[in-house]
Amino acid sequence: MRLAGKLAGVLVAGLCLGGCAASAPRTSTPVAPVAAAAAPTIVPLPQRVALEPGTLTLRGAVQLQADPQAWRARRALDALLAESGLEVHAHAPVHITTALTPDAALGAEGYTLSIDDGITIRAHTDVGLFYGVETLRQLLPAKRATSITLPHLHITDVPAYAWRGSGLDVARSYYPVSYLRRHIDLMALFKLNHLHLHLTDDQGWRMEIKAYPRLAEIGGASAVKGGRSGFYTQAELKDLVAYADARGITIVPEIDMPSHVQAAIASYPELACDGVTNLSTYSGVKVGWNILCLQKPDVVYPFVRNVLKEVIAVFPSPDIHIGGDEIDNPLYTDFIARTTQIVHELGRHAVMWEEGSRADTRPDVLVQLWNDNYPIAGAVAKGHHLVLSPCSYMYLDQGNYAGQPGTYDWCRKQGLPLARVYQFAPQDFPSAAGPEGVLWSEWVHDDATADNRLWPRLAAVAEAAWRTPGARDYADFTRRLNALRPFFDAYGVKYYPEPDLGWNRP
Ligand code: TNX
Repeated sequence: MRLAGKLAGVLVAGLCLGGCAASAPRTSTPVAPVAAAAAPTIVPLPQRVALEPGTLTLRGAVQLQADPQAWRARRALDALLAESGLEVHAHAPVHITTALTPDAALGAEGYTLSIDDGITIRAHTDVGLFYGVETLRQLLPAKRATSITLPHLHITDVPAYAWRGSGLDVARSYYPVSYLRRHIDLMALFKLNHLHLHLTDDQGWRMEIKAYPRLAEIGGASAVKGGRSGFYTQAELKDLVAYADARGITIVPEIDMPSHVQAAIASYPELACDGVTNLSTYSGVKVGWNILCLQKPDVVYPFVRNVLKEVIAVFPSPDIHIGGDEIDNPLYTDFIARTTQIVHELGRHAVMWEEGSRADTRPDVLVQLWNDNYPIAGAVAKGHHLVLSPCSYMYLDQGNYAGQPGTYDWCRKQGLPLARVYQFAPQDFPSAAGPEGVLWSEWVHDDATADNRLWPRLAAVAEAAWRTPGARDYADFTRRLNALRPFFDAYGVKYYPEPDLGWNRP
């Protein structure tokens, strides 16, 4: 990901449908009363929505004029029409058009969507058009309908932040590829664009590395107590990368080093210092008790380089996460400096957890904040951009409510209810790349539990990442998100029945 600056795109004035914070920018565009079509309920809220008089009805078939160069948008539109029961006919009365425009003001991800006597999506890029299609998806019913009535409107939309992330810890407990695909679908629905996979930790090594086959054989066979074991072949990961790319999503792989490596040490004991006797796989939840033997650079750095070479061959992401959390060692900063340099030599940018900012690294290394109170000013002063995961807003392994069974509360005793996540203000951090909601998996061992922790809270992360800073309103957000419940149901998501959404009622 390249960061031209704090904001990913050009911001346009917002029009609030249903009440906004007093500070929200407003336009003078009148909101017209709309007959027979409900006000649109879109999450994340577009930067500007102008309702216009009149409605458009879709029935049976549409004509399609899809920009031939925009394959992501075309694929998504074909799928959306098929799911909505709309056929494509050359003589259907309503046109749907997608068109790439030279107008660079919409940036890499912005789009416009107009509904009048047809539907027109314009964008500067294929991904921008894809987001226009995802907005259209939210405007159409989640289930097939014989007749669909839409309000005339004009939307202009660009994201506030370039990094809109979901982090999944597939290391403590493995997630099936089918879950990851559905997760990517849901991320795309909410315009999240970075899927950070925490692929390795003490309890498991999940990526096949051909130069070190025991990592997957031994490290892949272990998991946290009660969790799922397994590993992804490189072929599976390449497929997943392509699946994500077709949906505008970059998969950011993380190989967590120099600690959190018991699965690697159990697979290749020479990575541990001489005299270390605990060379078994691990299924507990303690952290910070093992380390690659940094006194053996001739063993450790060839391993690091060889693993990262295979990682970059599978993941085209410009950003490669090297971990770097929770370890106290005199050679730690040297390790971070060397490893971020290896990533640079391999032609990518490193991402590291906040502690890595103590090391001497290039400023293009991204720093991921995770402790609310970490003194991050030093990293900012050195020029690092920040991926924002302060745990009291973004750690989705903390409860949906205080005391939720199967959750951590070390970061926030009251848990992280939807409203709390929504309140996150990335604009408080200089040089923010954007927010990322992270789900650690010490206590998340199956798909249903993951759903419960991720949804609906990731939708709040998405709006915090997309929406113009300051222009957010929780009551309006819950109204819009509640209307999208049928989409979650259509995907079979076992979401947390959030009381603020009225989802506790049958
Ligand atoms: C801290 S955040 C960790 C993870 C744990 C998580 C549990 C970070 C960089 N390290 O190893 O899973 O807390 O909430």
